[in-house]
Amino acid sequence: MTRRILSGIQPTGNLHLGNYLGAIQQWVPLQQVAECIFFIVDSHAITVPQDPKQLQANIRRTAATYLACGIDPERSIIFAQSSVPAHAELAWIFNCITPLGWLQRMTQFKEKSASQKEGACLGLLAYPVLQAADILLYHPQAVPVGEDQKQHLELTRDIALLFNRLVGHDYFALPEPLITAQGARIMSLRDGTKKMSKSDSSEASRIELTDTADAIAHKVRRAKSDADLIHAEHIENRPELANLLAILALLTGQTLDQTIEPYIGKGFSALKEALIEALVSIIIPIGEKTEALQQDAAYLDAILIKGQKAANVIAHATLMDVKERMGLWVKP
Ligand code: AQP
Repeated sequence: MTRRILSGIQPTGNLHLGNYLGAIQQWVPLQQVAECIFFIVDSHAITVPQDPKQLQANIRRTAATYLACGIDPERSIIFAQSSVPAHAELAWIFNCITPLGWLQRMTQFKEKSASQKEGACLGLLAYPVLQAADILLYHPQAVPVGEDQKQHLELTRDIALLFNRLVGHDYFALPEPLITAQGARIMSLRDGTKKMSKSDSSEASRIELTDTADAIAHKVRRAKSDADLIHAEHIENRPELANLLAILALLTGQTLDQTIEPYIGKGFSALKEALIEALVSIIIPIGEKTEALQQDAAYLDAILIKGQKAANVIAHATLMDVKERMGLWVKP
């Protein structure tokens, strides 16, 4: 049985269907079988420019969304990354042992820095090192993530190995990625080859977890499709069809074969209507709960403070172990 798992989402905007199906939907049942730590990844969020007021509002909003999706603050630790200083401290130590070449090869760095050229900040390059610190501080056995984060998790494992070699024993165990095949990568509704993302300039590209039923219907009806009728063959060459089917399958708990069956030989409209129905039944209650929880900032803050205290105890102990092993000053 998994003993401890850990995962998080950046408060960079409204959480969307990709965050839900790729991450949170997996987290909820894990609470029954493991000690769970779910954090709000605000230090990572500032690797690209953020409006401070908006960021602060998004931190509470993300906490509210976690709760609305079924994360139980009595069972799980929920906290904001920047509230536990050990994350930044361990990241510095890892910065000092991680080869630069490893970071320059990361796909996300290449993508996010491309538009900024020399203006891209150091934090964008060091992002996966902070992520390694986020994870290893808590010694989790597994980290549930979408497929896009697999490369970063591999780097976390490499940094753990590097540290272990440096200190001469297996201090860090290597965490495993926990990825569900279908929820791994939910794609944009406007382009089936691009990941659904909070920061996509087109709101029509994503279903947000606080969208109204009308907005959901509008976005799904406008979702990109192709001119062919639906067939079971060569779906891999039809990214928009594959995406809509995968989403419907995940929402209904059916296999892909069961999902496609009623629509074979038809156009996209019946499939889209079924998808709207499934989305509305799952997303609207989440959105309503999120909005209600957001009205109670004191309640959300109390949960984040309780989580901060619990996380700090674990993280501080790891940091002291690491500092001692590195020969840094640890108060006797
Ligand atoms: N489209 C997606 N499909 C499946 N899983 C996804 N995740 C994100 N998008 C998808 C998973 O959600 C978790 C948290 O992601 P994040 O928001 O912290 O960072 P991200 O992956 O960079 O997400 P966005 O929406 O694209 O954010 P921005 O636009 O701010 O960069 C991770 O487990 C991720 O795999």
